[in-house]
Amino acid sequence: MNTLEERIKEFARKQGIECLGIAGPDRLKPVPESPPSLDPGFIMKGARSAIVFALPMNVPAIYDFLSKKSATPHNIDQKRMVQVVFWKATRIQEFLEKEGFKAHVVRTNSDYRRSPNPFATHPSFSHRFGAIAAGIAAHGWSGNVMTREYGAAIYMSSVVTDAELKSDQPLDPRYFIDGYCSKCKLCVKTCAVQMFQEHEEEFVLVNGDRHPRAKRYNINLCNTSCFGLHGVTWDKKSSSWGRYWIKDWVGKTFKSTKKVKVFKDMLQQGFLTGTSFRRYEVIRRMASIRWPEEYYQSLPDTHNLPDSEEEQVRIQREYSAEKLGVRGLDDYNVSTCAHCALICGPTLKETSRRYKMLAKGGIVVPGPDGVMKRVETFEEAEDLIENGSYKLGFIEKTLDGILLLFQFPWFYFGFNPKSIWQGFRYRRALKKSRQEVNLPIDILN
Ligand code: B12
Ligand code: SF4
Ligand code: SF4
Repeated sequence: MNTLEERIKEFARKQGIECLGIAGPDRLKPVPESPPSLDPGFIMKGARSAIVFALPMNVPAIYDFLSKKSATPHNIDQKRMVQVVFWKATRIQEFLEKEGFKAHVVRTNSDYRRSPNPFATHPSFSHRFGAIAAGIAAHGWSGNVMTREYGAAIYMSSVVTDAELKSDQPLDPRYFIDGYCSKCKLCVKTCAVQMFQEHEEEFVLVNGDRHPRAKRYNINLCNTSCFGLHGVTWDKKSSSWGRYWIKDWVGKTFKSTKKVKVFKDMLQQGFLTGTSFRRYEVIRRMASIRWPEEYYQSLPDTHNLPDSEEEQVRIQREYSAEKLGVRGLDDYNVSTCAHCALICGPTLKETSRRYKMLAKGGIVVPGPDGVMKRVETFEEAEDLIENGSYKLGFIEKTLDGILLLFQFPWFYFGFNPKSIWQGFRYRRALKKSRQEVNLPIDILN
């Protein structure tokens, strides 16, 4: 008779999952040896183990995205796949329940713990830390986790259970950092806002081990850029698919920028766009709610996408409006960056190929009709941004701004004494561990 671990893996393989690992109680050590978001008990009382898996992002869609051909195939892929992993995890949950255990799926994304700072974005359970614990991944330089099979361009999901499972062998914490990243560092060049450093390293504690990654300047730089609020790169040579620019950030690096200023600029720009509330609602609803399976099945997979861009745009608009219930946006390509993850393939050759596509891709900005337009030079882009005739209506803009005021506090504000206490203990342990190796402790998200 196969063991339960083998049966889970066999079941997952039949679901098309090749990259899956198991973390038992010995690999889910509590705070302060691990961050609070590796506590499976936050998802389900009595949970002892976690099953974590990754599926690949569609590679041709990544090529279109990076080369600035189109952002739509990757955005459709993302809307579809965040539900696919949700449902595959649900099937694993049901499998465990049939075996007589309790189990619970972790939402794919945007499921944050309530916190006095509603922008803290501490996940209920971190798929990244889970993937490290379950042995399928280790940190890449960018802070994304990498898998041997697909690099960092992955969608992840996890299931927690009260079964006491036997852990899979973990990867060495420096597996990718020493084996790949030390010869690469291309992700650093892809980040419009230089969220993380090229040379300096920091680490986090997972199961008492030091897991290295690039030292971050400030995670809110990514929150701003990844959410499309600032698209042009600091060297003015390329851009993400973000529709907006923060004037004061253009042509600057952020090495010495004060955290308060970044935070203020991020919030201010969020209000000024007039679309932020609705764009975040698309992001929140597409990945934190498990919709009926027919919903994602109504989206074509990337092999069956219609050739016409207009048709692709229509499919995405209808999905967002009719299924997710967010209407009135001109652009449903809410995933505007992710460059650091998208370029990171399973081999250095593939990563370098993707990086070249991005480097040659140029700059995109909204054209006079609101549709993103590729231009050759920074000057052309600046002209379109400054003098673009495409403007939102006053009422639409104001209403979006008012709703935005309540959005994060409504979903994420609150006091969770256990999380606060765990966070305090973990930070103290991390500070001590960083001091032991003379690392500064200023960047503790
Ligand atoms: C929050 C979040 C974000 C935030 C913040 C990211 C971050 N902090 O690293 C933003 C919006 C910026 C973001 C960006 C991206 N994300 Co994101 N994101 C998440 C989310 C919800 C949690 C990330 C996480 O694990 N944070 C915790 C850790 C890793 O952050 P940390 O800074 O190291 O945390 C420290 C402290 O906060 C403290 N701590 C940790 N937990 C807690 C809890 C409490 C209560 C306290 C007090 C402290 C504390 O300890 C940590 C170590 O010191 C996950 C989904 C999920 N539920 O796992 C997706 C996820 C990690 N994102 C993903 C992706 C793809 C991206 C992007 C590429 C953009 C995109 N289009 O999706 C970029 C990559 C940016 C980068 N270089 O890291 C993928 C993973 C990809 C990968 N290969 O790793 C995930 C897993 C989504 C998924 N289901 O597939 N993301
Ligand atoms: S892009 Fe290169 S440096 Fe960055 S995480 Fe991937 S392999 Fe490492
Ligand atoms: S997702 Fe984009 S903005 Fe965020 S760290 Fe990666 S490259 Fe930078």
